Amino acid sequence: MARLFLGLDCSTQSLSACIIDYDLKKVVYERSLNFDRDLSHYGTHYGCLPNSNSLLKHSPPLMWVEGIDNLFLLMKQDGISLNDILAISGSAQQHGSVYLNSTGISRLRDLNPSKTLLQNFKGCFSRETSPIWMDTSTSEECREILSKFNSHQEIIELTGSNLFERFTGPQIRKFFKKEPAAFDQTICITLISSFMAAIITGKPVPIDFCDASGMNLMDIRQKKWDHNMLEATAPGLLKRLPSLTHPWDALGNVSSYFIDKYGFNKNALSISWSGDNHNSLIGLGVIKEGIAAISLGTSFTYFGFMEKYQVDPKGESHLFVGPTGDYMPLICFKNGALAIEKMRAHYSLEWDSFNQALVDTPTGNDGRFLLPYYESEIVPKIENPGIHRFNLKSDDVSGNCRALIEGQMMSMRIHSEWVNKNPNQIYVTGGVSVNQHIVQIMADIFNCNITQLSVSNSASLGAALRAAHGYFMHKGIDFSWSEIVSGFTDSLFKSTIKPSSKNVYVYEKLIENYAHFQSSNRFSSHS
Ligand code: XUL
Repeated sequence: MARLFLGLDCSTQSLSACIIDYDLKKVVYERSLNFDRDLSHYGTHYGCLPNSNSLLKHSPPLMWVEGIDNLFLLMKQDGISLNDILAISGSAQQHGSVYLNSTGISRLRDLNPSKTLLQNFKGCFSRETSPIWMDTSTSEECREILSKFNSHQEIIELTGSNLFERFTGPQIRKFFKKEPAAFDQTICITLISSFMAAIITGKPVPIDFCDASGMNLMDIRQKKWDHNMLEATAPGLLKRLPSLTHPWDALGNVSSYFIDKYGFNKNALSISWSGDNHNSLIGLGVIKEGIAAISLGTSFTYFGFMEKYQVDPKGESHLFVGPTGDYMPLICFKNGALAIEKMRAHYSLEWDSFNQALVDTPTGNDGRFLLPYYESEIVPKIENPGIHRFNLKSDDVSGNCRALIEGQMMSMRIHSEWVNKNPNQIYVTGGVSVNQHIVQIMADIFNCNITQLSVSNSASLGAALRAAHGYFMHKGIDFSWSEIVSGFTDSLFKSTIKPSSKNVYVYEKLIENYAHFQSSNRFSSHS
């Protein structure tokens, strides 16, 4: 019998499945549902509900619930031998939260397979829509929580991150303040990842240490809820939060709902879920220091592996517990591929013309700079969107294209220096990572070899690998992480782009000027 493991990933825009055959060291199945397209009756746009307030970004939890049934039905129709799956794990977009009432808890424990998950979960939420990671509507709550502490530094050292609008604690506080009656009806507040894990297991389950680090509620070194953070956030919070656990913990067997309905094995294990970035770290094989991973997706995310606790002295980035039990630094730049798309649309440029603009302009762009804040920015923190130019006219199309890419890459280098001044190797993934011109600029700015990886969803691959790891741990077999990922992540390497020493020299001289331009424009008016 094949030893199969299923990994799921509930990202902002889609729900994906990845099945690995552990002995063949191969991904044997991949399938994805797109929320806007395949669950269009929820009316989401890029996975979240449209709102006239641009700071508010919510999604309907019922959409994720219905997505599970739809995806599992597809797997069954595709003839996958679900009975051979030994364990399931998963991940979800970080920080987003789900609010269950008392009906929700009892339904979770008693899922009825003659109904759909959607029917099972109707009337189960005390908050009908879930705030997600893109929400920035809680600045006031961040200030209020801060006022209960001596300084930002105290919170950064305690939780691994400064107070961020999208983090779960400030979001919970806003709910408690604005909807006190609904807050009172809430029996359990959990993350999207642990909510999905609870459905798979058929009972409330703990939150794993990794995803809990994105809540501004956990003492990251003790791996315990911090009572001062909880108290500053909302009253009676402890009794509403699940307990905490290791990312590799077996939560129980897969719920009988999935056994009866889809033919899962009654001994199949349900392993803890984590954040999408944590699973990507495993899915890309970043399991030692010196390697950094950069995902060039909607937002650009820089993350890595860290053995010892070390927080960002400037408090712009995050330190999370890592999926291996070590630490994981992460820096999220919101204006990533999104900014490139907006610029391409503004100048009506197809990708070919955009690339030509990069070819036509000199390395360093003759000192023409741009700050691409099409949306409010996380790093550096920019509340009011706006495009700033230096030495650059807005009708200089090719100059703007190069200034955008150079600016994005220089910003990533500047703000990641606290993690790793000289990474040995950078792995790059995500939509934009296939672009040789952009990755060459990245290699020159970071003065580092950049390896392009061919993986469509590193988070669901990581989830499947974590399912295998959790399964073996449960059976008392302590495989090392390099054994677990070997054969899977090394086959992802596509090509390596090396820095050009001539270009490195140009950027070394420019980076300080860019850093100065960026910091001096943080509080100025916007053009
Ligand atoms: C990380 C973050 C995002 C989401 C996206 O802090 O907010 O990367 O996890 O899915």
